[in-house]
Amino acid sequence: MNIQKLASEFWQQGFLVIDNFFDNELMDNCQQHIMTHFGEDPDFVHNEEFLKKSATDVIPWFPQEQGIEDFDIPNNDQRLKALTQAILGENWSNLYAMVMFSKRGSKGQAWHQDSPPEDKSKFNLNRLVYSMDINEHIGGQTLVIPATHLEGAITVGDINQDFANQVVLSPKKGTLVLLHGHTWHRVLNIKGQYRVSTNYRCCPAGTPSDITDIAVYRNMRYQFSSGTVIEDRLKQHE
Ligand SMILES: O=C(O)CCC(=O)C(=O)O
Ligand SMILES: [Fe+2]
Repeated sequence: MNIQKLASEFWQQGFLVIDNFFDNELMDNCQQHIMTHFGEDPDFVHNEEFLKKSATDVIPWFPQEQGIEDFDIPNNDQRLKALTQAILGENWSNLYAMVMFSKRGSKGQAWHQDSPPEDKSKFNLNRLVYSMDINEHIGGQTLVIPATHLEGAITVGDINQDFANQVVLSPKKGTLVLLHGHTWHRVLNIKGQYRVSTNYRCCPAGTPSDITDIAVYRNMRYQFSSGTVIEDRLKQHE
């Protein structure tokens, strides 16, 4: 693994995909914990307005809060730490590990940025670990638009628009995806039984720990802690 090369690719593209980063046994163990927690048909936790406006059908779970040690293994991986450091620099910090579960027929996620992009030096880094294959049969592929982490706020418009330069990611079991929180991204609707990903979020030194409290969608800015739309972006463009 050429860490410097990968880090420079990350900074050009705003994302990075590395297949076979984690071994199958660890992925199977994590997947089993996730399925034990959720079952196949869990309830949603977000409020109606958010679910409707963001077209986001994701149920979060924070497994480290329950002390499940298998989820510490990716976080403690020396290769992942070294790569994170090459990208973020000294004194970066962990935010949290969040499992995201989407059930069959659910919508995935609309285009968004995880945190406000106005200050380029403050952002979250998504370190996404896939414990199952995501492909055109299962649905739920992750779409990204390269280099948009450099372009400021996502444009106002159709929340699920197709862009000519979008890239479709179909991560496999064991794939690691590193995704800058300001890179425009979305998740396609889920056709299979369910879709799971686990995000080990972290951030560079000097970034507040609540950096992901406000996400930017093409139609709104949404604050998770208060459960409110803090800016209706469509209205401003009427
Ligand atoms: O699950 C994924 O592939 C991406 C989810 C996402 O939007 C995020 O982790 O910020
Ligand atoms: Fe996201």
